[in-house]
Amino acid sequence: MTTNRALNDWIDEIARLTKPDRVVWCDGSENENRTLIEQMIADGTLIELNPQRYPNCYLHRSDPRDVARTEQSTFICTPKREDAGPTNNWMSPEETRRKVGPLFDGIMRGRTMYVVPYLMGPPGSPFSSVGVEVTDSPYVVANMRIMTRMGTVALEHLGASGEFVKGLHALGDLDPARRYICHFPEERLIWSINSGYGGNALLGKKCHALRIASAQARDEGWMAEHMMIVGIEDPSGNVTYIAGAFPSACGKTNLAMLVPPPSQKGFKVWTVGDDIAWLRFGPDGRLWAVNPETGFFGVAPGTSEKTNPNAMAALSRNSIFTNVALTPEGTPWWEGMSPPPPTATDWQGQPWTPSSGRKAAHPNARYTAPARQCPSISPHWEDPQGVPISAIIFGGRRARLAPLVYQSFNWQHGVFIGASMASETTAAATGKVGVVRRDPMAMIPFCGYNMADYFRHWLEMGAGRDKMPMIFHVNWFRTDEDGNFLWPGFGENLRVLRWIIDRVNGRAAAVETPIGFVPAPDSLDLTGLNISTETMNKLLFIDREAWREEARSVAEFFNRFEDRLPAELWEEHRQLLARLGG
Ligand code: TSX
Ligand code: MN
Repeated sequence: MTTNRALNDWIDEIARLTKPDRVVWCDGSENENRTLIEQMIADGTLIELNPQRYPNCYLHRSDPRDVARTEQSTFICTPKREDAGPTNNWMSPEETRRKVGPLFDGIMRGRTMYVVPYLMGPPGSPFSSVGVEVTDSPYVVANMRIMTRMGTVALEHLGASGEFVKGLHALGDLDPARRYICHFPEERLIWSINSGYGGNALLGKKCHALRIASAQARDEGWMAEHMMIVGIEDPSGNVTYIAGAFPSACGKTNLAMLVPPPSQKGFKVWTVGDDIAWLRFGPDGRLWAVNPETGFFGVAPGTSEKTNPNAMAALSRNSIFTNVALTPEGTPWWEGMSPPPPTATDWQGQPWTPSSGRKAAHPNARYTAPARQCPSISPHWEDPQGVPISAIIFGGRRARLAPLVYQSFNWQHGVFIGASMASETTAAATGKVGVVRRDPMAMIPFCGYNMADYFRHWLEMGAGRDKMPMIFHVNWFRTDEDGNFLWPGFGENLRVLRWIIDRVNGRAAAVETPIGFVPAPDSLDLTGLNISTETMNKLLFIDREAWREEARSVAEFFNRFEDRLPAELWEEHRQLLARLGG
């Protein structure tokens, strides 16, 4: 119980509905966490890892049918179908109450109901928002403790206010056929049932900080975006902040934690956030951003000392691993981490060897690690006013189309670039390789309202403002005719970030092309890189015929929004075709 009437009343209502044996209010304390962890070790929910190598780290194996977000069971529940838009599943609030509501009746019988107050955003920040997740999963509680500011601090921030996002989560029987992740943006309410998986069950993250928050941001004139935030410090100590939206499998977390290569002497990269950015105008008219989270819920496979040493350091203690393999030494392992161990236990608990012919870790295996443990974490990552954003980067995985980097002509053109973003699938996500998926602003799975209205909100945010971040598009994944990557990527991407910063400051030269500005020859610092002029030309080449084909595909996508799509985006589309010569 708290002194907050609205909260107590809601918890009473939920307890009457779900009928748990016990109700536990979580305070976020060390003791409380210890008790929960010990209980989960005892009942097999967690396996303790080698305390010498991975202190206070645990492995969780999920139900094999419950290993990823399930978009087909994710719903936006607005009174009008049009307000959810063509890219979201929609169910009316009444139908949801009728169809999904009864599934919660008595669902916590024999179980403990945890009340988890949490704060998204730094304490005392005007950006911050309180949520309360009610769950019968202690695994969810332990993860929320890493990913959010949980417990007393959230209740203090809330005070007597009734303004908090309500999240109801129940594990149920994990049956995918009766799985529902429902969002009621008007009521700031989330219902999640029959999944324990992170994105479906850690309601502070995708459900609150993106789907509910994006709808709230539209109403209140701010932005909730699927973006990493990074600060680039130059040798004189100046730090420039960049926010970036990337679809899955583009290495957004790796970019947020980039390690400068030896050739980029004197530069430092500071991590502010790896997944979500909340952006508001500051008193100076600039756009400022906070990371509402306190942890990283990252894809483990592919993460290594080579690709992301900062993530490896962050996850080396006080972390939870989900669906990774376990070595005989009691350490976690996943594909791409290190040479395979001679034997291991796979993510389902079965014996595994490198010759088993199957993956040891699930391709969507995760680590949950505290952000404060990241060696590159920015000294400003918890600043209540956020950090000022100078540039926004959109990215995609495009084998043949998009150049390494290009800059939009202006804000409206940049919104067009974000709205027409796409990425090619990798085997990890879908099993199908190289299929182009439209994913505007990387928000397709996370926008809590009609994306046509979301594009309008983006346009309106920049209208009549002269201090908006400049908008860029990057593609680390362009290949040659034989499918070889043309750009070394990873730490070397800092060279591209430096060009972006130099453009923001009016220092770098560019060439105007039909799609935007690309680096002029010699304007990208390539010292110490063994990359030929021919390769650079291929990386920056604009294939007009391929872009005309792209424009046709973008038109097809835009048409899905019918007359709700802002005319400005059709105008940008028309101008692009005109610049491409038809
Ligand atoms: O994360 C990646 N980034 C961003 C890093 C800051 N990845 C990993 C795949 C995404 C999950 C990349 N993969 C990147 C990249 O910039 N680039 C590539 C493609 C690539 C892969 C291997 C090499 C080069 C490029 N290897 C060698 O050149 C030796
Ligand atoms: Mn994400």
